Amino acid sequence: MGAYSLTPADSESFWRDGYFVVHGLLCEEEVEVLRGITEVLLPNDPERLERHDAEGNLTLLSLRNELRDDVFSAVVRSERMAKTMSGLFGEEVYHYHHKVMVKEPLVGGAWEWHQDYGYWYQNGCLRPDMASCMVAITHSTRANGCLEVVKGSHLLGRLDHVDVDDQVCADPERVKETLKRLPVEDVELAPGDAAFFHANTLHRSLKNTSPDARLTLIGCYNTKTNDPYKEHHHPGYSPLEVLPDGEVLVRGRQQLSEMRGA
Ligand SMILES: O=C(O)CCC(=O)C(=O)O
Repeated sequence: MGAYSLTPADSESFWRDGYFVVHGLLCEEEVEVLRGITEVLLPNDPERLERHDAEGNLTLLSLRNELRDDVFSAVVRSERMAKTMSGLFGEEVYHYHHKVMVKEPLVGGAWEWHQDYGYWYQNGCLRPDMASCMVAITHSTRANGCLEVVKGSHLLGRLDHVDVDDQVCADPERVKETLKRLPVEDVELAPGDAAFFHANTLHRSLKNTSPDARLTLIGCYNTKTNDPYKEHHHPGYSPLEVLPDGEVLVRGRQQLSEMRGA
């Protein structure tokens, strides 16, 4: 079982750089189970969404606004992810949504530069006290389109965002000027590694040019006192029932055996 609890050094990185990486947030067996389930379920997910990047390349995601009894929900409800989030903000957090991101070999499209709060601001969240955790289900490398972050960009505040094809991206002029002053970091992850990042951290990922799929799970959280003032497609506050870390394997193994028996 993977285990982690927030350290002062990681909290400091989060507030200084806008992100930090935890190696081995999920253990090998958890990743194997997650990958097995993802590869069977996602190609046939009726709720799967498709997004095109600026060059028309397709990237896929399965997004859930509600928690279920499956392994994906068990990961985002696990102590090591959910308690880390509440530790970062020093208050209760709730599940805002989670999504499995699929970049298919050779064709999986890019995500343009954006801040998540560029989207979430529009949803009635007054403060950017929100964050995400991306956990790698496969290797996530420069070649298959890993996450890239602009270090320290969460301190810029929220940038304006504009529509580009199916995506919403940060004001290109501001991004250009920002990139002259702040460094871009590739967040390469081995399976089971995770990146926690602030909702105002500018990030993107490039097209998958490799023969390997890139699969990740992203859990997104909002703070309780930042409950949106209006209804929208992501949920308002409801208490998050945090699960012991061991539940990831319990639920994952159960789901896998149900799928195989089906
Ligand atoms: O999957 C990725 O590479 C990036 C996804 C992303 O930027 C997002 O969901 O906000």
